[in-house]
Amino acid sequence: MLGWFKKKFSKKEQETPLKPQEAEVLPSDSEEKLPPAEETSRPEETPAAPEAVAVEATVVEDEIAEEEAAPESAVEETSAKTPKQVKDRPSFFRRLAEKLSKTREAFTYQLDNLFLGRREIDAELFDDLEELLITADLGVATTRELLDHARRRVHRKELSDPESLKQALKEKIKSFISDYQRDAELVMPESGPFVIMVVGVNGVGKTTTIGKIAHKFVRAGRSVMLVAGDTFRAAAVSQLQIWGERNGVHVVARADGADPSSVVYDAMDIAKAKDYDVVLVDTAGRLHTQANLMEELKKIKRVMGKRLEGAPHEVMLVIDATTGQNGISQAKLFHEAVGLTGITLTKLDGTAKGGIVANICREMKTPIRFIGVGEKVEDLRDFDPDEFIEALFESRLP
Ligand SMILES: Nc1nc2c(ncn2[C@@H]2O[C@H](COP(=O)(O)OP(=O)(O)O)[C@@H](O)[C@H]2O)c(=O)[nH]1
Ligand SMILES: [Mg+2]
Repeated sequence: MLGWFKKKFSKKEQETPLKPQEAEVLPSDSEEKLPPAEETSRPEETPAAPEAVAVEATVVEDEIAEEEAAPESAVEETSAKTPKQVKDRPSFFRRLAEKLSKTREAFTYQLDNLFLGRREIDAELFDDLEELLITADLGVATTRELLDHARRRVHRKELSDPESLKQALKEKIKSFISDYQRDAELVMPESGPFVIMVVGVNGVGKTTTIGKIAHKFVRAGRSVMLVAGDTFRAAAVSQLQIWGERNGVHVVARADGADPSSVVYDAMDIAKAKDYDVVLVDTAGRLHTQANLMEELKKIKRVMGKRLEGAPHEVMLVIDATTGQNGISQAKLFHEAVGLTGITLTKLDGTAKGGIVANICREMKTPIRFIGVGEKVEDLRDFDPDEFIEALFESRLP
């Protein structure tokens, strides 16, 4: 299991993980001279008692990640948990396998069926495999590469029976996924806020993912601020504010229709002044035209970099796994505009086409940071290729 972010933090070791909520709005000197962003917070209530959070902050990061997988009731009872309890690896793995059950049924079981009772590798088997892999959203090019590689190995007599072919396919799919995952951990700057700009089309799960990531950082004892950069839709700002309340973290927001760059401009100043560890910036997924959207995102990114050196440290694209190949076309457009550094793939629980993971890794060569396997706060997993592959190919649950 990966630790999901790397390091720094010596300077904050002594602090209470959740910052006091009294941060004030800084005067805006933004280019657009719009009224200053309003910072909303929930001063009194925080979801976890400070003592409980302090305990959590001492737990090593991958234990926290495992704990995220606990059912909601268990997450609420964090203060009663011990590291030993959260180290329940088989059940953690089992839950992931269950969340991926649609893909497992449509792909893994069918793959098993395809090989069942076969004595030899023939052209018909390759045809059936091609159909199955494309149906699982591995994509035409990825499927072709996979099968060509297998054919060559059969030709060289390295694979002689269907079972060894099946294992070889599994290994190759795994390598498509693993080869580009070496830098899958988020690396935070030595000092100053770590800014994550979240992009993606409407409805893919950006705002939800921000809420879930904020929760992870809060649980790891980091101070977090959210920025409502999707000012295009009325509901978007309030949705982010709800996540802010849930996590007990600040939300920098302004009335709908404001220029998002000026919200971000103010937010960077607040982040510096209050020394937040992590700033998560939500953005619009649709404007009047796609060109408008891309221009706006570029501007937001520029403004961030001007106000805070090195920001954004992460440009994270959120892709809805149920959109299949379309998700990859989107990824290319966003990459051209703002240069992606990480991907979160959502709604893997709702699709039978989990093969998209291999396709994205191979096509994009950008690490997948997290996968979304449900709507709840704990349904965001660090993406661990080995674990994912095992959960996908596990025929019987442990
Ligand atoms: N099943 C499932 N639903 C998700 C997941 N992530 C987000 N959603 C849902 O997708 C819908 C759109 O999410 P939202 O965050 O508003 O998308 P945005 O427009 O990109 O900000 C909401 O109903 C979310 O609850 C996931 O991993 N699994
Ligand atoms: Mg949104």
